[in-house]
Formats: sequence, structure tokens, C-alpha cells
Amino acid sequence: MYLILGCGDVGFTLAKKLREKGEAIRIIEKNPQKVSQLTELGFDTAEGDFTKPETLRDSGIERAEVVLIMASNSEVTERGLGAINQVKLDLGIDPIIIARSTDTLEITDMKEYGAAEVVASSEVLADFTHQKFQEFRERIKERQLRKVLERIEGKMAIILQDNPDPDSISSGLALSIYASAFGVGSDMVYGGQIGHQQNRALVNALNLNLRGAKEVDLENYDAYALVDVSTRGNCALPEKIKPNIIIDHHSVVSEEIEADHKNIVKVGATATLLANYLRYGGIEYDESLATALAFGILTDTLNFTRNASHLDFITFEQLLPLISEDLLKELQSPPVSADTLEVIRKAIRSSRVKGGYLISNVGEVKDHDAITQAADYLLRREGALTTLIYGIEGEKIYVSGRTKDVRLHIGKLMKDIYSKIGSAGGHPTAGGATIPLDAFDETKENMQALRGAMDRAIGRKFWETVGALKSER
Ligand SMILES: [Mn+2]
Repeated sequence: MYLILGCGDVGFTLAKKLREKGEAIRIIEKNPQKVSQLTELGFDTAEGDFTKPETLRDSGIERAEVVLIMASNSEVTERGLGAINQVKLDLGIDPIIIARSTDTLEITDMKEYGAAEVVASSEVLADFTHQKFQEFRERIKERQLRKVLERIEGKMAIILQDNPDPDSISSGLALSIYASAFGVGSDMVYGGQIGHQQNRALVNALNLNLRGAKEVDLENYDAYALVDVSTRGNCALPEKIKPNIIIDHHSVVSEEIEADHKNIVKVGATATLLANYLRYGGIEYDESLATALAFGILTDTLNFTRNASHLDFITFEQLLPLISEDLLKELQSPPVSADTLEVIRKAIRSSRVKGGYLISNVGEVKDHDAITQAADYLLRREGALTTLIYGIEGEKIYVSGRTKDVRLHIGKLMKDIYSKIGSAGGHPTAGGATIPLDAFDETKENMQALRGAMDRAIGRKFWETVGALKSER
């Protein structure tokens, strides 16, 4: 039971909320008029002065798990705490005591006097205003974006980061829907590739018509927006063009490019920002976009374990009732194609492990994304800390590296090893290389010889560089 001592505005609001939640409550109030009002409203109320131990005893305080002192006067609160302390000793009880204070300076005193938690109204008000301020900011940004869009005539290119991920793709779609609500049509354009199966699944599920930067004449649009990217190095924005809009999130705010509307903030995902534009713009959207935005937030924050901010949490909470759980599940673990399974089978069969380094040559494949997936999958093998899978698609060899070894930066390592014969690079935990078949003397006509040459120049070379071959001897 919750025992509420003193039922002014704050106590009454609290009592209502607790009752809504189905909690058992009892109120002690001094003012007889208020007592009869509360009783009329169905609250279990006792009349009395809670600064007197006998009142507390008579009110059944021994059944209270929590006692809330909600008086507005600190002196009364302190006398209340004194009375509770006395009763606690007499009855051998130990409820959780929460006190209200008007002055933050009193908090320490009240805690020493037995309050487990002291709620200072000034602090609550400041916190609330601060929180609201963050929301105001999003509201202001939304109005600014609207004004910028109203000035745009013609078609806008929404440029995603190169090799766009779910955050980028869902944010791009959200901006295109937002823009079309204000009369601006757009194309979503990306550089690089939509490689990972998860990204392709998202594109398919949303039935998106994404344009590769090479397919379109990027100079020919009337307006430009950068989404989930704010540096020229990582997107297809043409050299001289100043974009109209930049919406991005990053730990370091980029000053590189100017724009009429620039919103770069330290939040976990760009999808968070776009969900707020849609919200404050009053724009309705379907459950597939809501699901995509939620998925974007989840992937970019690694399920709220990386760079997630307060705004990410509340935005996700607001999206939740709109999303399709089935679609979210499907996006999180997209079905694996028969071809991909076949490549994984080959990768398992021809894998060899030395000193925790697994290498595997899968030969010819239809789609090199399967090589990436095999590298991911085989990292789960016991004893493998690093995987390196390679195979041929068309006239190129694709190499995919993955590691959970914290001492290794696999992207750098692959760059060191393979950039002489192809292009290579990546992150600490994931790297890739593309090597033209021309780099080898052997051709596909003699597959066995070509595979042997690949093993020497790619697999063995990797083992040699990390020292796995020496350690075997
Ligand atoms: Mn992002």
C-alpha cells in the first residue's frame, strides 16, 4: 500500500495516477473539507495530522510499503519524518519514504532524517523544461525544414551515404514522404552498393526505387538533400553543389558542407530525427515506414547499446504502436537464399583454421554478398576469432574479412595486404577487398590453377602476415 501524507495539488495528482495504475492507496489529510471531497471521489482517506505519531499508527502505516510525504511546507515535512521515525521504532517497520521539498538545500537533511528519496519541485520543473526543450528543438527544426522545402521548385535528389545502411535508407524514404507532403518530388540516390542482405531486404520490403549514382545525372536536379551523411567523402554529392538540406547524426558534428537547412545532432540514428519531422509535420505514414525507422534506430544504436540518446528512446517508444512486429522480425533476420546457403556450405567444407584464423576459398559464386554472409556466419565457429572468405564473381575476386579479436584492425590489415593487387579497406571488425582476375596469370579456364593461385596470394598471404603459419611450426 502507498500511504500519502498531505493531499494538496501534488498529492492529489499523484493519488490519481497511482489509482489509475491499480495501486492500493491511503491518504491522510488534515483539512476536513478536503477529506470529504476525497472520500466522495472514492479515495480511502483518513482525517488527521500526520506529524503526530498516533495519527500514523491509527492510519495503518504498518501496511504501507511506501510513504509519500507530499506537504508543500518543508517544516511540516520534517516533523512528519520525525513522527515516522518514532513509529518505525515502535512498530518495527521500515517503509520506503519519499519526501517532497521546495528547496534543493534541504535534500541532504531530509535524507539524513530517513527519506529514501527527496523530490525537489524546482529540480523536477527544471528537468521537465530541459526535456521539453529538446522536443522544442525538433519542433523548431521541423518548421525550418518546411520553409526551405516551400522555396524549392522542381525535383530534389535525396543523397544517401555510400553503401547505405538501414538508418540511411529509412531516413531517405521518410524525407521523401515528408517532402512530397509539401509538394516536392524526389529521387533517392546512393553511391557504392546496397550490399548486405539486411539492406536489400529493407529495400525490397519497402518496395523502394533507389537510384544508383551512376544511373542518374546528378547535376540535373533542382535541389539536393544529404541524409545520414554530412561529408563529401562518403556520398555521391557532385563537387560544386551546395545542398539545400543536411540531416545527419554523428558524435562529431561536421562543419564541412553548408546548407540552407542543417540539422546534425549527437543522437543514435538519423531515423530518430526524421521520425520527429514527420511527427511535428503532422504527416501520416504507413506501418512499413514506421517499422523501417524503428529498424534504422535499432541497427545504428546496436539495439540501444551504442550512442543511444534520450531522444532515440522516446522516439522509438512513439514508433512502437505504429510498427509491424512481423515485418520488423523479417528485417532483422531476412530469409537466406538457397544460393547463399550453398556458398556457406562451400565455405564450411573448404575452411581451414590456424591459430584462430579461418580462411576459406568458395570458388565461383553468383552473388558476392554470399561471401560476406559466409564470413559473418563462420565467425560463430568455435576456435575461429577471425574469418577470411574469398571467391570469384564475374571478373573479380571478392574477399571478406571479419574478426572478434580486439587486437586486430581487419580493415587496415586487409588494406596492407591486398591494396597492391586490388582495392581494400574497412573497419576494425569488418573488412573487404576486390581484386581483378587480371592480377593473376591463371584464368577461369583452368579453375584448379586459379584457385591455387588465389590460395597463395590471398589465404596463405593472410596467414603469413598475421603470423599464423610461423606459430604452427
Ligand atoms: Mn546513421
